[in-house]
Amino acid sequence: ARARTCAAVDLGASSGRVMVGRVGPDTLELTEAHRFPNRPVRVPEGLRWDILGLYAGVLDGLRAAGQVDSVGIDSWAVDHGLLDADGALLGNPVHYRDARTEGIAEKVWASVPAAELYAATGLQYAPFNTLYQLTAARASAQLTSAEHLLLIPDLLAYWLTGEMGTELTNASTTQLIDPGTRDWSYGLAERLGIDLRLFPPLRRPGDPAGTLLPRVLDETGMTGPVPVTTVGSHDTASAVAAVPATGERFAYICTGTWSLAGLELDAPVRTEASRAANFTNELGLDGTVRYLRNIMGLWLLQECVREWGDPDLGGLLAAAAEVAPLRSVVDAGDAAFLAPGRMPSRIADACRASGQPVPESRAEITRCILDSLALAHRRAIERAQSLAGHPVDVVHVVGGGTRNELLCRLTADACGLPVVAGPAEAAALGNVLVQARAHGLVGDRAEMRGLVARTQPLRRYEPRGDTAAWRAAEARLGTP
Ligand code: LFR
Repeated sequence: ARARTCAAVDLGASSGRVMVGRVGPDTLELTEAHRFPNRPVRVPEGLRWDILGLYAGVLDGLRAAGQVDSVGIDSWAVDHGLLDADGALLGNPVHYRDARTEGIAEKVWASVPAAELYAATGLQYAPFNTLYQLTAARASAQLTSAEHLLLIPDLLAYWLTGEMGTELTNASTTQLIDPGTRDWSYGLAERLGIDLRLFPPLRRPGDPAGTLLPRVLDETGMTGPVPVTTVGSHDTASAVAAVPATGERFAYICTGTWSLAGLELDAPVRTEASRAANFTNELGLDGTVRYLRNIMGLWLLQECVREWGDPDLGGLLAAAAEVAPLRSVVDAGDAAFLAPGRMPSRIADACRASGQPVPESRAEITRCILDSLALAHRRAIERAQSLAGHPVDVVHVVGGGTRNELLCRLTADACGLPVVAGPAEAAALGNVLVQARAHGLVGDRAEMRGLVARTQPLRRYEPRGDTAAWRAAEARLGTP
């Protein structure tokens, strides 16, 4: 088969990009066509995504990409647009960090206890799960007049093709899917008064998702037909698809605004112990389960850097590397860090509250964050192995955090396992590979991963020292 080009639209919480992948039996080359900021906007009613700005970025990116053989779209999860009966968007999609879900989970649990929710959906508790967002919006004018609900990548695909669908890996983050049947959890939705008819029919990675509309072809300078191909439209599903693992004894950490740390499994783990440890069972490619924990990730640092007026990151990390290790740590899994703003003082407060030295300089705060992330990585990977009975020999770190050497090194040390770091653009690569597979250019998942391993630069970090200091730091936090 000849090499083909696939455009991957990949939207993260702080930036979006359109990447062009050239794929053949022994080729996997990724180039950036266009990158644009994703700046959430605060309006009087709350925090919103600038979805039209993002769509404009997608169109610019497709134009810059030139003629391609296929297009795929992935983004962050849980968020969505509501459309009226004419298919018009009813408002700016609400940001998952918006405060509207405060106190909502408790209301939901009053009618469906948390343990039952977990048994039905296998999903972690996070205040922003679509289930809670829809409950928060129940009486809103928008939701009452909505005819369709489209998750963010599905909304963009609709604008590009005129066709509606609900992609399964992303749908699994709504908390309305049963990861065992890989279908909607009808009984649960009914008990909670959520109308599943809002969601267009499910489609799976590899399914066709229409072709670019004539107007879109015009605007992007392409000649049709150009198919849009369903990928793992949840960015984390796409990133896990591109983890360059050989064999099955691996853990992964998808790093970026979030750190998503866990395992790829064949079946969900829905035990009470798993619920108590707040592990989630999201769906991946080919019926796999992404068994993982959400960790605040580099969001903690991004928010500090924003508050500090954007100092040079390289200098900050170099200074942090010189600070004494593990002086104070915070629980990087704590939802208390979810909202934006005042991050340096919130971190200082958390250190004070747990009786640890309060980090003062920027270097100390940065070190505290990176130590805390590495510690959270360690805890998640250790717990995942024991809860799932699935031991690992290696940790694959993918995503933007692979550019942060200190974070990779500390993660290897904390886990006591070798870390293989790369690729940085894992989500875009996974997106491209699923399109390529749908068009017959690569084989199964193992082959996709082999191709990544052979073609992408990876860096290995061996663990240093023993993990005693990390275990001691872990004891200071005292949480599961
Ligand atoms: C990462 C991610 C996570 C999801 C969070 C919110 O970009 O998709 O997997 O929990 O964003 O959607």
